[in-house]
Amino acid sequence: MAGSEERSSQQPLGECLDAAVKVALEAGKIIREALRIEKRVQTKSSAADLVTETDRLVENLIISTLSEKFPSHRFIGEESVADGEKCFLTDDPTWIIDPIDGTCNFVHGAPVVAVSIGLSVKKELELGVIYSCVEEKLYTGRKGHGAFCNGQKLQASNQTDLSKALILTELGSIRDPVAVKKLFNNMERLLKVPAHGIRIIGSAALDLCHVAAGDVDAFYQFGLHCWDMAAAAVIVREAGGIMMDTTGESLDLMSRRVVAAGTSEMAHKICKELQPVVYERDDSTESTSN
Ligand code: LIP
Repeated sequence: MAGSEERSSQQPLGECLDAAVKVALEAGKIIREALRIEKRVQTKSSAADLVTETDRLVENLIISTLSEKFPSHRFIGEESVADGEKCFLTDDPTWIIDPIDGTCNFVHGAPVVAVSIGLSVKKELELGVIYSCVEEKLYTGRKGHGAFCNGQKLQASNQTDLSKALILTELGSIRDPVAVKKLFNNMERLLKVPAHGIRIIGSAALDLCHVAAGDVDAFYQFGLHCWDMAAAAVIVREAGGIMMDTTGESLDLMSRRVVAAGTSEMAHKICKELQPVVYERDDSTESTSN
């Protein structure tokens, strides 16, 4: 047995966390410097689902750095998946990477962008690093060891009253009119509670960091991906918050939906207001993969 210092294929998780922090800071510097420069922008699944050369450059940097250090580890990266790599978890240590969370912001030079790196071992999320690279805020979390922002311990909100809640959400990149209507209906239902407010900042990973920090009371989204929430799930939970499926069940990382809140009561109240918006699962091609 590995004992209290759990091991991921021979490496202590502390070593994995240090490596993720180091490469996230390096990646963040590249993104910060590229923010105001003109980008070559391409589209992926929709006209609003964007990718730039910096997303690809940063993802390659993160994967090559971590695979050199941890050769037996696997990787799920947003841009690799867009280029045809499979997206599924095994028991092997697997890094789940969003090189630039907030690509649309990045394309427009809006400074709300982050690098997100999570690690799953035996299908359990063990650590998360999110670097908000323009404001230079480094969020870290490791299961059983707390969550921090620039070394300051994080504590999620203790609000349980939905009518007093400040909620973050995202609309994602889908532009199908029926789905868009459902997304707005969900916002309308929460505003009719009436919640104090709903905000959109353009980065699901940073939304979740704000939940962990207690800056807001909750976050929900339909349509995000596993790389938007893997790292953040550890940070939110270690800050005392909870992450769950929009059905009120346990979080399903590949389901494309999440509710996060400082308290379970708040999360369940939000779940009750939400009407489902169905997206194809991230691991929908798993059955053909091995
Ligand atoms: C995006 C998120 C955005 C969310 C989208 C998408 P990307 O990630 O940050 O806030 O609404 O669903 O996942 O494409 O910028 O890495």
